[in-house]
Order: sequence, then structure tokens, then C-alpha cells
Amino acid sequence: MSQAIAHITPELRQWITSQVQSGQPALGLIDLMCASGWAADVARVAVEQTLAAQGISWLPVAVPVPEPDLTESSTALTVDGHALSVLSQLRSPRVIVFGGLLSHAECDAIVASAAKRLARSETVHTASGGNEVNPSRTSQGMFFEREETDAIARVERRIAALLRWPLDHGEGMQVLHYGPGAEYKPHHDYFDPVAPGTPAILARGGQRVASLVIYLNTPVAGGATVFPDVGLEVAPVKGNGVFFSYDRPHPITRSLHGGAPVLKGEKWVATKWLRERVFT
Ligand code: PD2
Ligand code: ZN
Repeated sequence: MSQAIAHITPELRQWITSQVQSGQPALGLIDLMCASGWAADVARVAVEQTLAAQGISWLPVAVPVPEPDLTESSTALTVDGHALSVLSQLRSPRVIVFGGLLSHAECDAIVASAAKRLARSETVHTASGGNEVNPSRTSQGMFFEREETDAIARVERRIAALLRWPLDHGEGMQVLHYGPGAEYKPHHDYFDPVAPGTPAILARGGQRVASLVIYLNTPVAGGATVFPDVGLEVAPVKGNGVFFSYDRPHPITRSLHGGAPVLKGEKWVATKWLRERVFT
């Protein structure tokens, strides 16, 4: 991807702009670039970013996304010897709620190793590509390195097998702790294609294409994961997880979601974000 970005020169942007202005549809333009030797990745990112930077309304191209194999059974699955269930699913947005994704012992082990390293959660500052403290996110959090502990590595292998997405395409697992009243206001997990800091973020593995939020405890009240576009509320239950994918960085995916305020007790979650390519 960094190589891809390096290829997007001002001359290329100018050529794309002139093609679009002379009536060439954006999708046809990507095909044209591929036919004349451009890598599909470079062509897609170059066209998307050139148009987005000019405020030209453009629906990004859909990409492949993680998805479990539910052909054998749509309710009971065994992954790496671990039995889990599909509690509910939705097509649009693509959402699957898994039961028993982690054992209670695995949840407790992850909370115990995360608890000592918590700091106020930050969100991505897309103008720069860095991070910032944001009032819309009042949890505390930390990131594990990929495969940092035995428990994390085992869970990551299970997630990779379940979602049929390579382990090295995942960001390090994030653990969040919400106290009473804490919440995460509705947002999209993909990176805004128009924001100036986005190319630097995409250089580390492309766009996010899916999220898996795993509940590490059961709050006394509140703390659901909500999908406002479709009025869906997923109850936080220890060991369960909510998976959702988005095949393009666009609200058409209906993947807007948030963490509702914790009303009583506390809430612990682990979030795994999956990228298009190897995350470095
Ligand atoms: O904690 C949640 O329910 C939640 C909600 C929305 C987590 C995330 N987003 C996230 O980690 O992206
Ligand atoms: Zn989120």
C-alpha cells in the first residue's frame, strides 16, 4: 500500500481528474488503468482519493470482507476445537452475534492482563493520522501486540479461522473498560477516505473491513452495542461477540454503531479490527 500511495503522483491525479471531467465513469477508469498495467490496488486508491479530495461524490468500490462459513450449520460451529453458536444475524448491515466465542476463563485472563495497562481511550485524528482524546469516547483502553500472550494468540487464531481472514490482517486486540455512564457514541470503524491523514493510516494494511467486539463481562445494566441505522441493539453478554463487516468505507454499509452508556456496573470489551491486507 505504501508503494501504492507513492505511485499516486500529482500528474496521475491530474490525469484522473481530466478523464472524469471528460465523462469517463470512475469504475471504467479503474478498469482502464488496470488494462494499461496499473495494479488494481493503486488504481482504486488513486481514483477514490482523487475524487474524494475534490468533493466529488463517489461510491467506493466494494472489496472482499471476512465472513464465517455457515454452510454446514447456521447455529452451531466448532472452530479449532472450540464450540460456539450463532445467536442471530443480519444481512444489511452484515452483523453476526456469536455466543460462547470466548470461555469465561479466557475473558478473565484478558481482563487481568489488560487492567494494569489502561489509559483514557483515544480516537483516530483523521486530519493527521494520529490519535486524540475525544469526548464521544469515555472509556479507558489499551492495545495488545498481536499474539502478545498465549491467551491472546489462541483467541486470534480462533478469530482468523472463524472469519476466514488471515491472522496477520488483524490489528492488535484492543481492550476497553467502561465505568458507569461511559459510552462510545455512534461512529464508523472504517477510515474516512477524504481525510488528509487517511493515506498514512492506510499504508499499514489498507482499510478496515470488519470489526469484532467481544464482551469480556456482563454489565448489570446498559452497555449494548447499537446499530442506529437499523435500530439493532446487541446485549453485552460475557463470552459473546458481535461481528460486523463493511465492504467499502461508506455509510451505505449501514455499519454505523456505538456503545450505549453503561447504566449500572461496568463493561469490558475486546475489539478486533480486520484490515484488507497485512497490518504492519
Ligand atoms: O463497546 C462497544 O460496544 C463498542 C461500540 C462501538 C466498541 C466499538 N465501537 C469499537 O471498539 O469500535
Ligand atoms: Zn466501533
